[in-house]
Amino acid sequence: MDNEVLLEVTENHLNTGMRGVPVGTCRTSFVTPTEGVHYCGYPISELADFEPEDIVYLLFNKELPTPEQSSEFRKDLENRAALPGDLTTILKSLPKSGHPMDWLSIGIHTLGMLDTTNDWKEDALNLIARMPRLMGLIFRIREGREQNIPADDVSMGLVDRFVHALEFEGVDREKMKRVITTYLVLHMDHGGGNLSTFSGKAIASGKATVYASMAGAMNALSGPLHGRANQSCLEFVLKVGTSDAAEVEAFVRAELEAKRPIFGFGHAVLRTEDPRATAQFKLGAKICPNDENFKIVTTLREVAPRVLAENPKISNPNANVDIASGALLHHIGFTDPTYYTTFFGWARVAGIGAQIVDERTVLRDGKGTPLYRPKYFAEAQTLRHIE
Ligand code: AMX
Repeated sequence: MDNEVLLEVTENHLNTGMRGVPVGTCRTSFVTPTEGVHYCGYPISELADFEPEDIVYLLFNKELPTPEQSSEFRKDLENRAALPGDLTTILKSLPKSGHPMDWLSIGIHTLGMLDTTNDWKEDALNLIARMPRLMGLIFRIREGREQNIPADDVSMGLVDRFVHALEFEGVDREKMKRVITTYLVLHMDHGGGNLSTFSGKAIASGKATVYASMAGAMNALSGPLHGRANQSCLEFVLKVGTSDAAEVEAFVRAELEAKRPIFGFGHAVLRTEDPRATAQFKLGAKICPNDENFKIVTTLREVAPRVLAENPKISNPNANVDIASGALLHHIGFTDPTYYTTFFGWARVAGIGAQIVDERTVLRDGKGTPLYRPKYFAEAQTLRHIE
């Protein structure tokens, strides 16, 4: 149904989560069944090796930067990066048992309370520039490593600043930067109608601030059917526990028999392996071919599509974006999967921010999309109004 564009809404389309119902235009990205997500017309496979700053530039300006534009934009982000107030005290007051996505949402809200310009683009770019420090502080403080956090160095790039704040010991920082860089680039945007993007734009349509809209978007992303699937995926991989092909196949069959999903496979729109999965497998083969979890996902990639394809109901038995990202994050030192969706959220702040700016300041000849107000029927009215 997701691939189908509805030209006429009938009763059958009500209460289906608006699947396929056209509601707007998206200037930053679209998804096709064969090449997956495209950012501003470029298939993601062509962008996987770029730096996050250049992709942020692309999403906001709809073209890739020249080297001069790229260095100017980095300077611009640097000028925006300093935290506008005491975020640390607020984060220290949060319950450590709270899910990291709740911390992320509260952190973004707090940044907005500390400083909002009420200019859509200014606020979106300020937030992007401040995200690495917020992410670093969340990890440090939630894990009780709140002493001696190194001072922020805004001259570093987006990924470096996070790794610098984190100070994980005994990890390969270069590998860590490589994995996070790729992760961010691959996850920045995914069309206009995914739940978190749609929710963020809906909130912004009421002229709530970028920060309030983004905090709402992160709350939407935190659900297990949406962004939290990447946490579930690594938990699933840990449960598989073997990279022996015959054992993996037996495990997959047993899960299906028990009516449980095979995480990391299938997609609502794509009909081939997600190029974002392909890019992460390529990276893993380079940096951690012998990592136990990476070996498991590599075997799953060979075995699961064949088994899933036996069920004709499954439209796409191939690997999706979530299959390998957890194994890579785990390898570079992020062993607690409850944090994985915060990386997803960090990346999406760019795409959602750019889409909010487009909807508020560009679409409808600059007037912006009006307040979201889809029509709901009272149940008894339905038959009278719709054939
Ligand atoms: N394991 C088990 N069953 C699966 C499956 C999988 N990997 N993929 C699809 N199916 C089942 C569906 O549950 C559905 O069953 P139903 O008819 O009994 O409801 C049937 O096959 C047809 O589904 P579909 O049209 O092929 O896919 P969909 O659009 O309904 O669902 C998705 C897409 C991703 C939710 C689904 O493939 C799935 O649950 N995958 C496993 C979980 C997962 O990896 N989630 C991460 C998604 C990443 C992303 O989309 N960004």
